[in-house]
Amino acid sequence: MHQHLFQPITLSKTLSLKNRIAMAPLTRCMAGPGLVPTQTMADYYARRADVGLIISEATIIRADAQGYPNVPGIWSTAQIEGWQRVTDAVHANDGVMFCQLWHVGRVSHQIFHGTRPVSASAIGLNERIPRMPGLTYPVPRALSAGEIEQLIEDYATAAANARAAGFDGVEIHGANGYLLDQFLHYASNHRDDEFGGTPENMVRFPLAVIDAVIDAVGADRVGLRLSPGAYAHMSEDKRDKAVFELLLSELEKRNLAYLHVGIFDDSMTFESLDGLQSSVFLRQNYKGNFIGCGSYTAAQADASIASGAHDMVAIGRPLIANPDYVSRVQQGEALVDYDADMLNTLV
Ligand code: FNR
Ligand code: 8K6
Repeated sequence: MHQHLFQPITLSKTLSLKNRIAMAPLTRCMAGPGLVPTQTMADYYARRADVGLIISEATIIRADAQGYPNVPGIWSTAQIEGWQRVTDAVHANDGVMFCQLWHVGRVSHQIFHGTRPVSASAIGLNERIPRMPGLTYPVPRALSAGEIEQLIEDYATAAANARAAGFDGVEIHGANGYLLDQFLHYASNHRDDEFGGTPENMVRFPLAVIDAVIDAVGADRVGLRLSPGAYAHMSEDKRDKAVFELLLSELEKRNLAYLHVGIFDDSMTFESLDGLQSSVFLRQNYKGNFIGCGSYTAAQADASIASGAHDMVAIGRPLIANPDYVSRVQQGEALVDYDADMLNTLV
């Protein structure tokens, strides 16, 4: 049963995984004071080390990257030491773990860091902040070219910190409407300088981040998550497709460990992608290792690997509900259904 899901895979020259199940990055808002990972988080991840690859919850690269309470960081010594406890626990159980590097851009509020949120352009989100009753997102400030340079360095430093903390690699969070994605979509990028206006300009900052992170830790230890279809904190624009086509043709030259689709339900299709699913569009334009995601059952994930649609599949909510997801699937045992109330505790 599920023979494709349990085949090992070579991700890059340095990384071989025992199976094709990835733990999707899952924000849990449970970091301690100073946004430091806790022992409870170490135990939570260690319990799931039998997946082929754990991708950490999104981890902020610096203070103004924060858009949710109690998310972990990866810039202070205490945060790096906290993550070292997590990666030690995962490695002790024979797991492999990447750190998802995050800056939310405009999906933020000054209550988190005392400064006005930043983005590609001064275009606000007309939404309420989840789990922060009464708060709406402010209009962000457009980043200057000098600030963009600084951010590129900060991503590279965060990647180096992640390796110092014992992570096996990093996943750059370029998906779900957060900072890098805000440069890649016309709805949020109205810049008229070298970072906006054309596909060449719109991919410039995300590609510079990818290249700086590759320089810091090596392409064989770098993954990237993208959402070419606008579905979270973003509106669709027909012109977005050309931006992602250019980005993907550039990524093909870089030999990353993997590309990963950012989506909640992979059956969603997008007019801006000529009616395709985000994952199908990415697969058509990218030949390297590709991780699918989005409401997959184990049987569907197995079939999608068998068909060549994905090389691995990331599982999110079922892994919150079932710490022993891998053994349950392997033994053909029933899974516990996910319930949003499960987000209140880390088990
Ligand atoms: C998420 N997701 C998410 N994605 C991401 O790139 N970084 C993150 O930190 C989070 N955090 C997060 C928290 C929670 C509570 C949920 C439910 C989801 C999205 C997640 O990685 C995945 O794409 C979706 O959950 C879809 O996969 P499943 O859950 O259908 O297997
Ligand atoms: C990335 C930070 C996430 C913080 C908590 C998110 C909780 C999500 C609950 C899942 C509901 C799925 C609904 C799908 C809508 C997609 C748009 C975000």
